[in-house]
Amino acid sequence: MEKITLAVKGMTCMGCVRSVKNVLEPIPGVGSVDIDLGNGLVAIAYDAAKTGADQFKAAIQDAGYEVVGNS
Ligand SMILES: [Cu+2]
Repeated sequence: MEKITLAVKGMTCMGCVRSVKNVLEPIPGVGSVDIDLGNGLVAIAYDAAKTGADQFKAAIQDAGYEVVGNS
């Protein structure tokens, strides 16, 4: 599994955490999603053969949040 951490702006409560999880977890190849609400970080473990950062960013943005960086 590959790991990526995205910096996401706009998450303010556990509802936001749930919304972001709900759009990421169904993506084929995603193994786990861990969200640090206080720091606005979304850590995703995934199978790089099936999915990747572009797809995660698009899903998060479609859900109404802004991806401002990744590491
Ligand atoms: Cu919220």
